[in-house]
Order: sequence, then C-alpha cells, then structure tokens
Amino acid sequence: MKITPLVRLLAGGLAAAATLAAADAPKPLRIGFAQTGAESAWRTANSESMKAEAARRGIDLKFSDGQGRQENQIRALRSFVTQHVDAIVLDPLVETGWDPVLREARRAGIPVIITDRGIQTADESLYACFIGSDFFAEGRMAAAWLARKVNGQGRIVELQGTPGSAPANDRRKAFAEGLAKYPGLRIIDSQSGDFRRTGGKEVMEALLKKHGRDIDIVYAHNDDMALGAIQAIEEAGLKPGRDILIVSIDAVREGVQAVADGKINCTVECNPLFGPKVYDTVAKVLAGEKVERKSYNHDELFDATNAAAALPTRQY
Ligand code: GYE
Repeated sequence: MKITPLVRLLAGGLAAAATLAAADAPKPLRIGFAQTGAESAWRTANSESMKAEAARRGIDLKFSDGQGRQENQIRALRSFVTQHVDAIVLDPLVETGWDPVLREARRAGIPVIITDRGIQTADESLYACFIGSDFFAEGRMAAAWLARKVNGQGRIVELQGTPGSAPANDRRKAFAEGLAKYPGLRIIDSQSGDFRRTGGKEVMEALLKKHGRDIDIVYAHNDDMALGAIQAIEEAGLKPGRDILIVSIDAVREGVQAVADGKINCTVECNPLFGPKVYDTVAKVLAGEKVERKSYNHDELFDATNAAAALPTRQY
C-alpha cells in the first residue's frame, strides 16, 4: 500500500485511539487466593478451576499454595493485605484460628470470601460469605447408601481427612449420626490419612494388621484415601469392593472409574469446580450487592448403577 498522507492520518488516529483505550481500560481485579495445598485430585481440580476462570476473566490472581500448613496460609493472607488486593479468597485448611488475621483484613478494608471449607469464628461478620459443598449432607448420603446396601450390618473402619478440617469433622459426625439407628453397623476404628493417597494406604495397612478379617467396610473421607486403601487391600490378597466394601466421597474421575471397576462401591460427589461462582460472588461483594451467606453446590452419588455412564462427561 502507498503511504499517502491520508493513510498516515488514519494510522495515527488508530494508534492514538488504542492508547486512549488502554488508559481507560479498567485495572484488572487483584484477588489473593490462599489454597490449602495440593493433597488430592479434588484439590488439583479446585486450584485449576480458580486459575483458569481468573485467566478467562482477566483477573490478576495471586495464588498461594499453603502446603498443608495453616501458618503458611496466614502468612499468605498477611501478604495479600500488604499488597492491598481488592479481595481475598480463603480455603481454610482447618476450622479454627483465623480470627486475628481476618481482623487484619477487615482493618485494611479487604473483603474475605471463604470457599470449600467452613470456619469457626467468634465474629461471623469477619467474612463476607461461604461457597462450597455441604459436608454434612455428604456424610449422611454415604451412611444412608451403606445402611441400605448391607442391611444395617457390618464392621467399619474410617479413614479420616485432615484433623481439624471442616470436611473431616462434618463427614465424620454426619456419618456417625446416620448410622445411629443401625446398631449392627459399627465403626471399629477411625484414623486420619490426611486426605492423601499415601496416607490412605499406610493407615489401611496398619488397620488390616490390627483387625485382620474383622473389617467389612471402609468409609474414606475422600477418593484419594480410598484409592490408597484399595492398594493396601489388594496387597493383602483381598478384593476391594467385594471382600471389603468401600464407601467414599469426592467422585473425582479416578474414584468414579474405581466404582465402574467394582473396587469402590459408592462415592458421594463433592464438586470442586466453583471458580466461576467465586468470582461472580467477589464481583457482587465489591459492588456492595447482597450475597447469600452460605451457598452450597449440588452434589450427587455414584454407585454401580450410574458410574460407567457418568465417566465420559466427568469434568474432574
Ligand atoms: O474432599 C478432599 C480434599 O475440602 C472438600 O479436601 C475438600 C476436601 C476433599 O483434600 O479430597
């Protein structure tokens, strides 16, 4: 093309317009997200959902992996306050011990949204709202399914999640309550595998040594521990899903696959893909709009009747 004065004028005008647009463009939202760690497939899917959706929306996400330590998460929160982020999203490892740092965020005028796991606080106004799953409902669903399956009879060992975490506390309590009306269904032992596959395997090995063939059922607080327990059961020469029934929670792809393979008998879903919901909510909170105090995701249950059919469309 010949560079005529007209072309030059047009090009110059376009460049100027682009510069103006850049100056006018709203600054990207700066959000600090304090994640618990990377202990399970559920956690990986949750972090991925938060990161991918932030990228899609042009949000400047400051992601901190707490590596399974509350003090790391508290340090991350303090650093978000120092950086004056627009909002903080906290996925609290354990339920207690957050009030002092939440007060620091409030003093700095930074709203905090709690996701995934609930907290216990002396002052409910320290956080804007909660988004996650109803762990009580999950524990109840697991107990009801099991009681029906085994006609209210059996000796159970429980693989607990991280001690002090909301999902471990609530899934334990709700399951025990659900079993209360079945005196023939008893929890004979209960230990923590920290929501990790290696933890589930080690704890199951120890439990098999201790109780031998007295174990009829494993109730695992997540699929990763159930998958670890499956390894231990197979190495002990037993058939998971048949010699020992397995009830679990999360319904991550590998968990649902194990149900389809007959190694896990049932897994209750816990959906980790709530990045979009979290950022919608952050936007509302920052705009001063009213939001639901506690918003729970919808969860289902997978057993031999529906696992295989669900696999092709499973998103995590
Ligand atoms: O079930 C487990 C993860 O907090 C709901 O944490 C989450 C739990 C999930 O490690 O796999």
